[in-house]
Amino acid sequence: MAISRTFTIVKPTAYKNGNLGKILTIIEEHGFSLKALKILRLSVNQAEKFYDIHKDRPFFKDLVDYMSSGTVAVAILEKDNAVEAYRELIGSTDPSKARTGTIRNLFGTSIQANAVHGSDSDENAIIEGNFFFKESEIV
Ligand code: IDP
Ligand code: MG
Repeated sequence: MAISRTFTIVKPTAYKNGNLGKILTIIEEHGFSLKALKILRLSVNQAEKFYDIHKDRPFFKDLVDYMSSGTVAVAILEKDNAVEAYRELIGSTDPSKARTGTIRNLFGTSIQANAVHGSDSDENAIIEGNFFFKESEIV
């Protein structure tokens, strides 16, 4: 399996609850390398752009308000088969359905506040990583 990259956001509730360090530790313990990392607060405009694919979904406005409501961490992660491996590590979208021990199971508090985002394809991983990081910020 070839080395590849994925992109994650540690969402506002997980950051606020003091779980950023624990989540990064789990990520590293599962063999992902951090290739870029920062904490920031998304503007409404940035959150709308990031989640544009969901603009027609009923939860879109709530999601944008939530994602711009507090501090988040954004990161680019590298591992063999990174996108699939990370989706496996985070678990299902709904934390109550996420497999025991997954990041969403451990730290998610609702379907919206499900602790982390994870890219769904190699193509989107690149688009999402480039949305937040300049080339000079990626190692
Ligand atoms: P994913 O994050 O597992 O890829 P998506 O379907 O891409 O799930 O949805 C993006 C984000 O939108 C989810 O992580 C979650 O925060 C939010 N979301 C998805 N479905 C719902 C819902 O039914 N109600 C509220 N929020 C939702
Ligand atoms: Mg998704």
